[in-house]
Amino acid sequence: MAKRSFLIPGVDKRLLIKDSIKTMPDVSRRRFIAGGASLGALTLLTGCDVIDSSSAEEMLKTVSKFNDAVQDFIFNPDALAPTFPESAITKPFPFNAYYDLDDAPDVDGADWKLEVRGLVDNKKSWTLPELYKLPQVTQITRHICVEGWSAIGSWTGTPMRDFLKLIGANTRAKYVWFQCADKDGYNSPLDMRTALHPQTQMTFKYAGEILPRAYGFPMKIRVPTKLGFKNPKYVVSMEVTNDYKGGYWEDQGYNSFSGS
Ligand SMILES: Nc1nc2c(c(=O)[nH]1)N[C@H]1C(S)=C(S)[C@@H](COP(=O)(O)O)O[C@H]1N2
Ligand SMILES: [Mo]
Repeated sequence: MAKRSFLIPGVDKRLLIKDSIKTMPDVSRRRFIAGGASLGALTLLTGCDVIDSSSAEEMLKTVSKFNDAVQDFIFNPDALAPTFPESAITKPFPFNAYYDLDDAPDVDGADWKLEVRGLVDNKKSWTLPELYKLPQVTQITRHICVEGWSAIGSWTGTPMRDFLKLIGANTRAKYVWFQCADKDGYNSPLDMRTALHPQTQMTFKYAGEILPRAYGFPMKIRVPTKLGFKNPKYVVSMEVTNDYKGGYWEDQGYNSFSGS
């Protein structure tokens, strides 16, 4: 890649990197540091925004925006997440949500339908028996939560990319946006590149059994290349869209790329 020099009036390069690092979630921060934590990495994709910023404050406002770009640049989202043997599975696997388990959605599988919206040829809703008929695979991967824990589990379901193909999704759209059954709402956008990643899964089973309520019955999206909050449970709809619609944690400042 071409070497460029950057002139940012009023901004101390080292402070800029330091402040940028502070805004990153722990996992990204560790990776960013391991990846060299250079101003070059930080500025390359932000180009003029960074160079033209005349104050550190303005600069830092763009940091959370370009954390996405930086991570996309440094970490290859197409790389496979590590898989593990059954003996490595964490027992019991933790439940986590922004509420207690008693308050988790109690979805009636007989009534539930997955709604499909947006840039797709076939907007038909899918019942659970219809989805269960799709080819499924099992993956044992690590789930990493920003709250500082990780656990290895076994998830079975249909690769998201197969389903996107089946419904005639426009895979040049930017996002697949998921909405969940949680009482106060939970949603999350997934960048299309990650939605098409071979390990991104529409998950129907945990440890070989129908997904229990705790882990997102009837369907969760398992994304082993992303942090836990980018793995929506109790999913009720998915929308293929070019609009960034935000998400439960994303709107509270968590970076939307959030790779693991
Ligand atoms: N619908 C919904 N999905 C969600 C959450 C939530 O609160 N509601 N929490 C997220 C977070 S932060 C984590 S770590 C994982 C936890 O999944 P688990 O309960 O299967 O461990 O679910 C993610 N998906
Ligand atoms: Mo999490």
